[in-house]
Amino acid sequence: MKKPGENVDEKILTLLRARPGRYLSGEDISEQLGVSRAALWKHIDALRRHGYKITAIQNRGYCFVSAPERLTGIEIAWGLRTRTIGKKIVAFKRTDSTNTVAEQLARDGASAGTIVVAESQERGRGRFQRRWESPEGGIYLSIITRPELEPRLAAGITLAAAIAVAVAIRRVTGLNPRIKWPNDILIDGRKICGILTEMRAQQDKIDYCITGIGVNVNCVSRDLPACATSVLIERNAPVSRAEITRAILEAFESEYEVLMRDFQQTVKKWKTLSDTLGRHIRVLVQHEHISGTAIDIDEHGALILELADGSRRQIYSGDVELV
Ligand code: BT5
Repeated sequence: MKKPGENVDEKILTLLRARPGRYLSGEDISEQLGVSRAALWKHIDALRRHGYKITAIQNRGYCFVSAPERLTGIEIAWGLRTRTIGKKIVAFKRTDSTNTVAEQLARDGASAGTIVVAESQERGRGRFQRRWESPEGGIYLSIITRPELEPRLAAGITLAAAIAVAVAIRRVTGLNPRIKWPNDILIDGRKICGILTEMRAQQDKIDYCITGIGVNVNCVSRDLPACATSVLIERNAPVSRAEITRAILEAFESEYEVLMRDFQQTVKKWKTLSDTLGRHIRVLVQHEHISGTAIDIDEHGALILELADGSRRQIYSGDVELV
């Protein structure tokens, strides 16, 4: 949520950031924003307390040096190139679960493209009531959409989100993420991101869809399950979470548009990033283990498994183990 005065803070940052390395006089800023010099000083002081480095030199003014490594609305919105996704940002330092908050907002009529983001979660959720470890350093993001899709095609949203995350992580970090059906993003077999799509639908119409994305960015291994990795672990250096979030939102917007136009195009792209197809796998569906070769994804996003006897099974939801 916006705090009072945040709008002026945002405007000051926009002015200063537009001139990296250059000084802008207090007089100019005060005039452009219609605030007194004393008020301007208070805002600069508040920004510094939030971790922004801004130098001040008498008779020259203020100069932007750096932003804090934070997942605030201001940081995510800075330079975000999307039309609708992330145009409204609800940001928390810590919350229960961003999917739970987003669901409440969607029920109350929040517009498509609204996002909820947190720097840590108390009760992060995975599929089937599982827990999503949500230590500081990660990105916990939920995107509200209202897709004009038949509910039976909703799995496409998870496919599109997985493509978007893989593309975004690669773009920002140079790592090579692969997708494990249906919702895991892996680096060399270790989970760096999980996706949880939840929705409310009528028989033939989706009211809203919440796409929850958890990415281990600057998390250290002692805070994560053994099967997990993070950008920090892989690269040995921290990365801006705001930059990765922006990249995810931009890629999600474009993959979502592809999905709305042509589901098959999404399936095709997903296949190029898949870690699952062509592999011998074991899937846990409810309480049954099914082994076979993952041969395809069908037009509904279901996994097609070829069993030892040559028969085929369509799997709509389950946990895949690569054998
Ligand atoms: C998922 O479930 O992978 C979906 C995770 C979605 C999390 C996001 S964060 C933002 C939004 N708000 C929420 O409350 N949730 C969403 P699933 O496929 O069921 O995988 C869960 C399993 O992954 C757990 O049982 C662990 O084995 C493992 N796991 C838990 N935390 C992890 C982490 N941080 N990194 C990697 N693996 C983890």
